[in-house]
Amino acid sequence: MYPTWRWYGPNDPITIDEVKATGAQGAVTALHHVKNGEVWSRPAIQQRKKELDGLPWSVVESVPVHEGIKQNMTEAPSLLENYKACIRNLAAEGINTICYNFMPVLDWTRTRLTVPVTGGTTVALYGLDLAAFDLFIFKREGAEKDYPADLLARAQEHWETLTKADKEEITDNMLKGLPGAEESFTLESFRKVVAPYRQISRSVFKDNLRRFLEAVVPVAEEEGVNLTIHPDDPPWPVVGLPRIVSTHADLAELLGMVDATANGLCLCTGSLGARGDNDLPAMAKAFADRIHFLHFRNVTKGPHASFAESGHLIGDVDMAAVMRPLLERNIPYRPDHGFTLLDDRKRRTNPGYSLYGRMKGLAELEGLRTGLSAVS
Ligand code: CS2
Ligand code: MN
Repeated sequence: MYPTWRWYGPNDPITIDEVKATGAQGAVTALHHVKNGEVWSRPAIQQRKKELDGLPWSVVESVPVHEGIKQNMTEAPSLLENYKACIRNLAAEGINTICYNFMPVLDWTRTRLTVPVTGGTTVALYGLDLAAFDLFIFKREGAEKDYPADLLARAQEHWETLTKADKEEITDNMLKGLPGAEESFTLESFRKVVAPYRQISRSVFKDNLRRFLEAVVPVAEEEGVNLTIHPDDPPWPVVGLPRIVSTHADLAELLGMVDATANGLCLCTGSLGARGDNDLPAMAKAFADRIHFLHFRNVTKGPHASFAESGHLIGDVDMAAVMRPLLERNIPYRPDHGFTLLDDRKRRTNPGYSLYGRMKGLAELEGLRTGLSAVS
């Protein structure tokens, strides 16, 4: 495995020269300016390659999957054709690892972005914040049925302690879209996009994923491209939206939907690691030959479905045990998020996508990888 770095393109506050200085051997980037659902043209892909200034483009993260496909709307067939065309164009430009996710409406979700840690800040998801948002801000119909009684009672108490600024912070973090998310919402527009999911059960949503895989995996195979699905973050339902890429069983099932190497995984240790019943080293072992991309990140879990992102090697995930079965694979990994650390606080940074914080993570991970390789 080798280290890579996510770069958001020319608008990223981190320059490509800085990326190169981190020691990353490849870039993870995407054409965020192309509208979701449209074909990425070869000239647009070539332009990004130029912007990388000699750094290889290791992974596309992500070619987003349009809601029309996720909800299997009438325009799904033409959206699938566009997705296939993206795969073909990327392959023609020599890029052969594509990451995507199948989370409904929201990408990764946090309620707080500036939780203090030594030397900086980190991001966190607090279950009570999330329940309070759902029940008292979003006011989703029937939401109270989705929470256990003790959490409901605590969410009510928690709500009463929140200041106006807290409520605004949580709402913004939920709706405005964290780095990498393709969309942002107002409360009104969020209600509209979430509504159709009342009709989409877990099993219907799985059928939609299967349909997507059956359409695109054969094209990826033909083109020598590996698709890698990013797990749900957090790996449980948020505001009643179904989540189907959250557990060992979910991953096994989706790999079986189309049993081909090209139907692969992005193992995100932080996303999956937020769930107490996920054994990350066991997943790395079980799915080793279908993992084509790695996100290394760590979390410290708290009560009531809460977690905070922690140092890459400090937290609930045993990173050495995750790395071990994958050491021999020639696949890209990236430090997935990092603290906002030291001078990061003086720069414009995207939450989770700092320079120094992520560079510290990358250095630690490279140290661990080198050490493990030496003794294995
Ligand atoms: C997130 C996601 O893992 C992450 O940090 O940034 O945006 C991730 O890139 C997507 O869910 C993958 O499709
Ligand atoms: Mn990730």
